[in-house]
Amino acid sequence: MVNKWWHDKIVYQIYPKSFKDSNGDGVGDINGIIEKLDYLKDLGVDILWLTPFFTSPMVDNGYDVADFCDINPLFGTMEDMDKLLEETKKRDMYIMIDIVANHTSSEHRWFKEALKGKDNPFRDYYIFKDKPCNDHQSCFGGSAWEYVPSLNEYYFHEFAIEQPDLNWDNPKVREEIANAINFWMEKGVKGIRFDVIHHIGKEIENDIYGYGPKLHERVQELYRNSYGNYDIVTVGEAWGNLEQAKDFTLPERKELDMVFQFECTSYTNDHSRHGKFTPRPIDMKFVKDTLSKYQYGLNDCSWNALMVENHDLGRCINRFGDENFRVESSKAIATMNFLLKGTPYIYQGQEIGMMNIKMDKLEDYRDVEVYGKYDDLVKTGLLTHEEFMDGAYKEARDNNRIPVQWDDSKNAGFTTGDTPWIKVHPNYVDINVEKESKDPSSILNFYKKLLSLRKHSEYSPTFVYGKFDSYLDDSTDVFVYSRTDNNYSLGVITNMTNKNVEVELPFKYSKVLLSNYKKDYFSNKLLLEPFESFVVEIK
Ligand code: TEU
Repeated sequence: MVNKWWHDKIVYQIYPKSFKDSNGDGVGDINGIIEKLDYLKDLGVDILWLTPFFTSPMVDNGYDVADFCDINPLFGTMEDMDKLLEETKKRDMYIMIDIVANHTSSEHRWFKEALKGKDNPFRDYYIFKDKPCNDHQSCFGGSAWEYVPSLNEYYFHEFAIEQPDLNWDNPKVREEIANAINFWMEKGVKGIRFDVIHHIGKEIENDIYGYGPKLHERVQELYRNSYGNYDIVTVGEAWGNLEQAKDFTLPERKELDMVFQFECTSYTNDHSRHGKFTPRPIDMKFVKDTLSKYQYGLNDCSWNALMVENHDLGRCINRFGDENFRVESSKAIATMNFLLKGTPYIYQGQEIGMMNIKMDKLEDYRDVEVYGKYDDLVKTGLLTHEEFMDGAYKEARDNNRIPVQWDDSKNAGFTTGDTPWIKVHPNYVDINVEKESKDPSSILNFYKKLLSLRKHSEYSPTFVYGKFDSYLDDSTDVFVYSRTDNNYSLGVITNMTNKNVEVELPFKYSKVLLSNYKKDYFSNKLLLEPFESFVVEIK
């Protein structure tokens, strides 16, 4: 594989609404991001993935785009965005944008035109039918078909009612999206995350939503007509399996550089009950096997995206770790994931070990999905209110959308205003950036060490390009792997459980490079503490 400029880079995901508010209106904004660039540089991240900041009525917090080439006034102006691009460049950092190609907002000019009449040219930008083709359910609850009385027709929406799906059969739509991408490429954006990209080949008449027959030719066309002409990095949000990941990312296909792998994070979705709002406990053996499967499957032919948290998932401590071992498990999860081969993605607040929030009442939630699913599950009697609230505590997307905890001042230093748009976690007094930056043993300082080991040490090339091998594959408790090149062989050992585990390592080592406990590691039979994780140079 050809080496790329981004292979050794770390991505940090920013959800602008919750990151930092610079003007006291209770909503994060672009100037808030600029304020924190030095913090991010010091943390050791390079590429900032911003979730959509385009004009939007914010029904789905920006994933309902009303103008792909303008800035939501809630977040600032185009001048602010230009300044952010300039300030990141000064610091050798890069911006990755989030392109929502599957749908727009119902407030987009195209959709408003489409509603004007059956012969309006924009009608064919969307998917209108005389009657619903099927009883497909929207991802956020309820039917995926919405009736428009003035047209006496229905339109299709995979997500909220206010997010009509674009008609990718229409060449005009494909051209418009390519043009929007080119607009941002010319501004110097260096990366794109593609939202639900596996949906753009859908064939509704045949009940095919993800991975339709025309999917890949469409991505290839987009590549040729837009981002393929620029030296950028791309990642797809594509819910699928290893083979489907290959179809997107083999370099000769000229589609995407990598896709997120959701098999681990969605393990807790219990489909034998009601999906994510009735979660089941995680199985860490499954997680380890899946991570290894993607390492062996993609490492020689393409590239992995290493992600345990994003704006749609709960916190990784709650999913893979243990609140009672917050510090240990958070460090262990990071070590185990971010030293694999691929690009690490850190979600805002993950680096200080932020946790899921227990909301007192339904009304504390802001997410459209929570309300759609409440109607589907509680109002129909499938779940009690309490059962639903318990599921939401574990899985609601708002867990990761509460404000970043900057310090112990009012509202965690997120806003100087009285009322943030969503609740602040009450634990902010103890868990915040300021406090952790002063504590040498904090999660934050561990992240810095981990990223610096990966990026700025003699071992960096081995961590970036070294071969992956796993050991003790039958163990349900420990994940042991090595990364090897001509210069070094490095071992990563992690106890994935909250109990003591004895392990006999299959290799000897000469140096310990990083660990989340302080102890003597020079014995081959080790008794690992809960969530103990360490990195060694193998002899
Ligand atoms: O998410 C798509 C998606 O299918 C899920 O991540 C979804 O949020 C989850 O399964 C609901 O249970 C993307 C974005 O990441 C998400 O924030 C948007 O809401 C969604 O697309 C629509 O644009």
